[in-house]
Amino acid sequence: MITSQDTIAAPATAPGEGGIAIVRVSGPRSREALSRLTDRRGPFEDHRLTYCHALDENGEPLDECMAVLMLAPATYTREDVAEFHLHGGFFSSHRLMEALRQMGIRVAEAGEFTRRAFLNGRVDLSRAEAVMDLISAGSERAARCAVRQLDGGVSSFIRSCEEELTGIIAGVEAALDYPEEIDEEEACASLASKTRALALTLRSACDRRGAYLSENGLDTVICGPVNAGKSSLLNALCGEERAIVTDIPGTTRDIVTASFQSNGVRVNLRDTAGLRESGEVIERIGISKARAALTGADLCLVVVDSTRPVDPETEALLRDTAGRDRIIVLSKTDLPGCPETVRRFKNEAVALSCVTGHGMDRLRDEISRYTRYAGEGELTRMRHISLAEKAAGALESAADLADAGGALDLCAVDLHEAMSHLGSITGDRVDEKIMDEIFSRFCVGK
Ligand SMILES: Nc1nc2c(ncn2[C@@H]2O[C@H](COP(=O)(O)OP(=O)(O)O)[C@@H](O)[C@H]2O)c(=O)[nH]1
Ligand SMILES: [Mg+2]
Repeated sequence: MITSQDTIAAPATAPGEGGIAIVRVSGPRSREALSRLTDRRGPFEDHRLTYCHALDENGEPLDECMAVLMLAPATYTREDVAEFHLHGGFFSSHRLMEALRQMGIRVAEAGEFTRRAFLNGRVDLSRAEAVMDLISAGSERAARCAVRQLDGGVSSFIRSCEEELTGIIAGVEAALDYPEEIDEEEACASLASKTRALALTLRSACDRRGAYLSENGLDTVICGPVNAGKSSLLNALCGEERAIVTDIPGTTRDIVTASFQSNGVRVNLRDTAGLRESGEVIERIGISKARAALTGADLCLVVVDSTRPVDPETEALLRDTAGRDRIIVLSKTDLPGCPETVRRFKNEAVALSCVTGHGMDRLRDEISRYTRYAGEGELTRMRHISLAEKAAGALESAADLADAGGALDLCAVDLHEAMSHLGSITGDRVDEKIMDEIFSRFCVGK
């Protein structure tokens, strides 16, 4: 479909130094953009990369260029598309964007190319979202989920659920339209069992933990008393000198963040100020930030200094984190330990030394227990999961009504509600507001 929309342009490659920078144009004036802003005399062949020079609005050459005209509908947006492949760096693409603007071609909004692809029917909403997920994937797992979604895994799963639901709705409507021909009790029984089965299919496809881990990662806070070796541990885990390490108690005040991958999931580490009574203003703020970070964490690494007796702050911390996902780390095992402390935590804690590296693999293994999860459900995106759960809820309510024997018209209302939730996943039924929200999270140029 070629739309009559205006023509948009944006750099499609990340800004900065690089081999090439691509400026993409989409819309009815794409061909004109190429003929005005390149020195090629003849026409551009469809889908063929051609060597030429890009020109500015005055016809002055601004860079060498490989340019391509891609005619609708075999393009990303299903509109005519032009691309200018310039040298990387800021200036060429910036100058060309200015020349396009002078022609009256406007800068694309965030996600606008993909939005057009969606509106022109080239991709459904879940695939459009997958494009964004792939671009912004922060972990291998997130990228894998995105590719699966891009391949249409989510769409085909939801479509099959929609088909099943259409069948169920048709059955209910037949019973409503021809009450004398269809036995209501039978209709209700079959409705209840079918809708419950479908609700179950949807619920078991929802991989909430997987979605959370791939979208957010595992928030892990390193906490403990001052000088226990928390910052050293952060550095050792991420393999970089991120946090300042000294033997001065109270060195870390701001929260220092770093990350590493575990089972393809990003572990978001936060190193915090050591917990102690302190008179110093900045350190006190750091300590209260540490407590707040602890509250929201998915996993706590409680660092206990093996060379010292356990102080009251550590006791309190151990109490506060009991029953949560936590790993106790007994630090500095290369030094002579305090016998009491070592004896107490010998079995419960992961003993390690950041100096020798001893025990680090065991800690990584322990952390990886929290980044592994059983489910590899079809739905791994929070937006899809909450819609699928709403649909399942509506189906269960229809099943309850049917079980209670009757009110088929009310069941039908629930079933249609379920259908509309499913439709919001693929974008068959989605309003402008949701679309704005989804596409505004894209980068400009995609
Ligand atoms: N020998 C030894 N010293 C360590 C180890 N971990 C940390 N330290 C030392 O303990 C002091 C405090 O470490 P730091 O990581 O800043 O502790 P934090 O206050 O808990 O962040 C520094 O002098 C570190 O060099 C360790 O595993 N072995
Ligand atoms: Mg520190």
